[in-house]
Amino acid sequence: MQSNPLDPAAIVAPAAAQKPVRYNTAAIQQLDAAHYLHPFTDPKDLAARGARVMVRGEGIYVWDSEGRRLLDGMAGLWCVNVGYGRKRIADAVYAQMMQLHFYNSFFQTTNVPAVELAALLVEISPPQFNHVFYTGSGSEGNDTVVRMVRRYWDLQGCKQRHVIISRHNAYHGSTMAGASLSGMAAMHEQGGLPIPGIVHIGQPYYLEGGKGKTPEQFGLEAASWLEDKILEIGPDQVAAFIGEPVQGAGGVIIPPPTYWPEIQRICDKYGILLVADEVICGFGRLGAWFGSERMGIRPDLMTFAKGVTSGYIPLGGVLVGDRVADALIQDGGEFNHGFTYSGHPVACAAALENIRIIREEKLVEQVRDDTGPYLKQEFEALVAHPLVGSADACGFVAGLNLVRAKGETVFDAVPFAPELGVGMICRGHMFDNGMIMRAVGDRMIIAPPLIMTRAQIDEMVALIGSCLDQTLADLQARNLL
Ligand code: PXG
Repeated sequence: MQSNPLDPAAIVAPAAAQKPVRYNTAAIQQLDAAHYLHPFTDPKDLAARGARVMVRGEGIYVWDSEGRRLLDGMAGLWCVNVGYGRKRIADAVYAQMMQLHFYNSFFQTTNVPAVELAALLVEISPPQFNHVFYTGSGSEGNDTVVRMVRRYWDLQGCKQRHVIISRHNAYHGSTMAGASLSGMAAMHEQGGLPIPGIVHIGQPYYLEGGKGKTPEQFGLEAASWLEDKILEIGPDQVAAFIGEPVQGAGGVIIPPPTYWPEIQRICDKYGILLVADEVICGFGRLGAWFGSERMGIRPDLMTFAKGVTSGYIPLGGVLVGDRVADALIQDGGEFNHGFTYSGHPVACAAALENIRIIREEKLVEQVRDDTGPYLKQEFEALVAHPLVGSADACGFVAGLNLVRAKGETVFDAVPFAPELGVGMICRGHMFDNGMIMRAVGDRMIIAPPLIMTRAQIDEMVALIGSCLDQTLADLQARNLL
């Protein structure tokens, strides 16, 4: 009997039934280098090495075109929270594509998945959130934040309150406003950034600035830099402060516990809006639906993307707290902002199914009560390795610092010279042994899928340990120690 091509069961065949496909890796790499400009990539360097071609994913693993299996410690790019190969999401997407693959939300029209998702997002988020604005990505979400924050103060009759304070080494996206909010010098150098009215303060990185202080003291000190900046600019000029609850792309910078409550106090004191960029921390990554809940803050706006669909289809947006939403709705009239794909029905259908999976499988609770604490315990034990100067974790993000020699305290460790690229050497050994881990300088970081079990954590940590051994042997052989 011929299978019905419209049968949702036909779109994603069970892995066992999939015939092994043979790929011509060299040909793909050649075409890739010839025509595909990759994000944040040196094209010459990529062409010389050839891109790794990913062809399949299932659970916490991905496979490349040579048939090698890799444990994906980065959940794609901090996003595949429910893991790869979820037929339920594929089915929901297929069904919505056949029902209504697109309609816009501009001219007094809406669509059912976008409405259902808005209600669900309100249900799972803290009580001050009752509205959502959709975008296609986290960067567009943060561009929306900039426009919304300035619109809010405009509506309050305070147009001069336009400055947004962010942090060095933050990552908020790659659009003009997203890259401006980001605190990355290498990004600002290209394109005349930041745009006017965006300034940066230091990051709450204990290892960087905490010598001689307890984490608690340092957390308060790092938060006080916000107050210093507000006073320097003039409180009547400052519109908002934005931060990732835990900085992701900057290298998994976990702030001391005193930091965020003090930031909240300072924002309240001066009446400035608090924006949490939840693009990485949202949807369970820190063992709470949103990272701000774990950090004990009440943001006015929350940017989301990534984990909202687990990367099955692009979607982003901003959860808008009552303080801002009331102003926009009561006094705002038309907000002249939006995207063709704001509230895309297929993306919203994917998000709905993804969030249902997170709920049904209790992934937030699992990370909070079981696998998160277990990952922390096992990952932090890697500090016993001679190359590891320090290691820390929060929920399902973790990082360790590679050092040349350990010292009396973490602050006395001897770092490698940055030009040696030890992090990249280590990342190479990880890849070669089937482990995906990201290097930010010499800090090695992970953000695994939330479905990871204790047994898989054991497997991952053992793999990381043996790759660290290989890195050590390699560095010794090259006389770099
Ligand atoms: N905010 C945060 C906190 C992010 O991590 C964005 C905004 C932008 O989202 P979009 O969807 O526009 O990419 C991000 C994205 C890395 C890396 O190297 C991290 C991101 C993107 C690309 C690379 O870790 N995060």
